[in-house]
Amino acid sequence: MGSTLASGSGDHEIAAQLETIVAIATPPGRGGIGIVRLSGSRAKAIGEGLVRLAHPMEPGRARFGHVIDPATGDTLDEVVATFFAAPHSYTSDDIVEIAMHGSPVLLSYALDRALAAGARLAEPGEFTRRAFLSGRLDLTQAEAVRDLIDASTLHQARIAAQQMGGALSRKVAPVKDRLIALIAGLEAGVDFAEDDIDTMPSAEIATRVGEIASPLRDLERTFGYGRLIHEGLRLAIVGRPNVGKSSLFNRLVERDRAIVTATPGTTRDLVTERVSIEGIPVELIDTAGLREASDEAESIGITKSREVMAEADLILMVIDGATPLHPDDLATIASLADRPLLLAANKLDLGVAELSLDRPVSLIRTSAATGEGIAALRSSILRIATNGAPSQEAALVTNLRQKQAVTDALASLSKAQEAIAASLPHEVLLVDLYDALSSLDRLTGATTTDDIMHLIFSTFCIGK
Ligand SMILES: Nc1nc2c(ncn2[C@@H]2O[C@H](COP(=O)(O)OP(=O)(O)OP(=O)(O)O)[C@@H](O)[C@H]2O)c(=O)[nH]1
Ligand SMILES: [Mg+2]
Repeated sequence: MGSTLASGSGDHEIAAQLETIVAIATPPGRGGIGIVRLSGSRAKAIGEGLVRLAHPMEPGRARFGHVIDPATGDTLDEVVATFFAAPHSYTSDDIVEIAMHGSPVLLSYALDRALAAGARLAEPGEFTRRAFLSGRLDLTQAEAVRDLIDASTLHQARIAAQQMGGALSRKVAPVKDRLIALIAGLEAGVDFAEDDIDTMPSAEIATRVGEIASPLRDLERTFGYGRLIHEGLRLAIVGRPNVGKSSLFNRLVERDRAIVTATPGTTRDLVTERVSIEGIPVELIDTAGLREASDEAESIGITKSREVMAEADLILMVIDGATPLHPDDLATIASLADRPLLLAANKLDLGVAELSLDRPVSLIRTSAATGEGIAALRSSILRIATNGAPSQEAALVTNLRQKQAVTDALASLSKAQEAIAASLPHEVLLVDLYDALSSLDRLTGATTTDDIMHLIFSTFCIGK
């Protein structure tokens, strides 16, 4: 293990694929149905040894059968076994899925029998890893399988499904083709330089590098939104006491979750709730109002408010919009100078006071009492959190690994631009272009180290 390069055609990987792996593919616990999944060249043989079927297995067909205890001849379960013949299966190997009743004892009994018959327990993500190694999925698609399973909103699932369908890879493929064409053109020029073949003019090279970088830059910008989709958002609601933080919190979670009273200093502990705003999972945190604490509990609460404020992805600062700004408000705004900040001037129903801020801050007028401005508040939260990144794009960079690959490719391309500007020989330029190419290969997993693969697939659940 370590730094060896593995690819879909690596010899040791093909050998490994002949091994048959097994796992319980359904989540732990009891359920109507539980599935034992086998993949590998002996999947069919081991599966047939496990169940007694009315008709022999046939590719793409579900077969009714029984699990029999070989010692006693007793029937233990009624099952349906489905056979997917290589290469038309999830992993590209032979796969047998035995759908049993979802009893943990029965499932582990079947698992043990498969192990005794020579199958090996699958590692987390190993089925998907095989799909990757066989070239059926690239790395961005494999990551999307995990994201799809982990999705907590339908929108997250929709985005993951697009990625699983190869949206990101399709976006990168033509860029890569153009880069390869440029490299090939330059290589020809380098090889034949002495034979008086015209080398490509610098201006043309610069244009072509620019055309390669530009879609990558667009892609890099999708990370703001892609990360939000993937990881969600932590939003802290802060401000002076009694301005309506808990009331706005309740509006956003659409129920009376936090206590609201007319007495300043009502909220003391953090109140946390997860909601989905336009499909983005948002963790909302209501906090204790910021002021000189009147007792120990409040003082601890305010300390927590400040900690949450320091860690949040976005701070929703609530002020009383019906009265002029309080000096404490100005101080808080000043202390948040370099943070993503949204101001909610609440109590709109009571009036609109002139607010003079010493710097531009996004501001929404709301009334937690009437509900006015709450929809605008929701969309502002998303707009600021995504930093205006495009959200309509089908191809999104959703995790740091992907983002790093794109950023590295762009860095190499700008080095290439510098080499052109400095009229350096094409050999130098080519080094940068090859670097850019290898970053793009890393993105889709055309070249991947074992370490990286292990990192990615170990975050999957067993049986996927
Ligand atoms: N008229 C009006 N009253 C509001 C509005 N929002 C909140 N209030 C009232 O203001 C008072 C304080 O509201 P809370 O939501 O408890 O305020 P808070 O900022 O959480 O206060 P602390 O937890 O004490 O820091 C309550 O009496 C609310 O009913 C609003 O938009 N309009
Ligand atoms: Mg409160």
